Amino acid sequence: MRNKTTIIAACAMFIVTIAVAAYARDTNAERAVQKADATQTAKVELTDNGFEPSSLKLKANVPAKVTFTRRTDAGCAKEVEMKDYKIKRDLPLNESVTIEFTPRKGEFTFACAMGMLKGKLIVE
Ligand SMILES: [Cu+2]
Repeated sequence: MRNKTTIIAACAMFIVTIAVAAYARDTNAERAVQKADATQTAKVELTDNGFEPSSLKLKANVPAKVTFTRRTDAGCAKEVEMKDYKIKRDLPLNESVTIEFTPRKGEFTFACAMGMLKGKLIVE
């Protein structure tokens, strides 16, 4: 009688251990997916002072959404260009324009079409 109880208890413990291990593995897998889906975001405004902020820090190899909004009609900058990524977008006044790209490691420039107003992209 005593032995039977011990065996049943041992079996129960074994099943619980397997269930916990399986649950932990699922949780880790879920976390990995979330990490892969993660997007980094940043906002830049174009004002009378130029690009604000004038430098952005992004993580390499993580998809990024950078939203530019032009808040001034003064000056020449009606668009933003990131030559290194072959990206060029019009910036209608007071309209948010989101640029999606995956940054590579390094330092890059975003600028108006004539390159008078500049901002720096620092990717680490
Ligand atoms: Cu310009």
